[in-house]
Amino acid sequence: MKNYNKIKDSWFSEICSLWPGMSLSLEIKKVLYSKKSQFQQIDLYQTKNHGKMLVLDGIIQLTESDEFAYQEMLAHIPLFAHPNPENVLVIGGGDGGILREVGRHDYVKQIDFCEIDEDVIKVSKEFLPDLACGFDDPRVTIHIADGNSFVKEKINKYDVIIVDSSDPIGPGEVLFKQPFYKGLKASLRQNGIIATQGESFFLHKECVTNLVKITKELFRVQAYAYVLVPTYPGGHIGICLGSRGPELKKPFRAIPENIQNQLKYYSPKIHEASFVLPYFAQKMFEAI
Ligand code: SPM
Repeated sequence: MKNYNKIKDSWFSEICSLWPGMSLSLEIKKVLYSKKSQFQQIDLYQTKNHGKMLVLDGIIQLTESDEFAYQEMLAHIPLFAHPNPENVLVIGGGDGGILREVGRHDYVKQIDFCEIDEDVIKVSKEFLPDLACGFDDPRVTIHIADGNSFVKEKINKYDVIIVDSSDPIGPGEVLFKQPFYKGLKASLRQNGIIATQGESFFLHKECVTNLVKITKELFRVQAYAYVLVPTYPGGHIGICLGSRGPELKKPFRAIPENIQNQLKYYSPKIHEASFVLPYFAQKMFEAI
């Protein structure tokens, strides 16, 4: 598999063999950072209309204009579905956006953050302060490590695990395989919940059905939600969830007003609505 970006006449185009025959283009004003880390090519652009944009190995990870949608839903769905999430693990998401969202919950007492590429954290701290504010939370412990190996050593420890992975090419590939999910399950406490970046039911049917199959086999409760994100291919992205106890499709706890007022996408209503899938996707998952 291959992905590469192309810049022509100030337009950045995301081209990837995972979604063949299409590309997503954004007009850019300036290259703010461009360097290869030990793991991947890291690019940070100032776009014309979408704020700054973080790109890893040619694939858009976020733009400032709509990053809130993905980060809020990936973090708050599992956190509000859990009765009392005290210990949380976040794997990936070196930009810090998921940490920012997890940090909004007073229930949460301790947050382990595991990211393989320290340079992504550095770039975010320098250029994306509204996301990297998550790192300042005193409850956060940063672990620079491979998420797959990290979870193997943590047994029965977390109430919620959030996997904010890149796509299944390069460093993110292992995070879409069954042994990783077995490790996640073993790292959960009795009522634990996992939520992982779940790709697109339009664009990556094989990958998505595989994720759903793995989680259905491992977890008592399994569900799949999706979020609208204009700057991801297809304009949306999925979230795959598994639970050792609590139901997932409704929030367990009411949302405090002070949290709701800070959010732009998540609400209890959209929590429930995000699990209502297009009919073809519903059928596809029911057949697994
Ligand atoms: N905290 C933001 C990190 C983003 N991680 C997910 C990036 C996925 C990018 N590709 C989306 C493709 C969807 N089909």
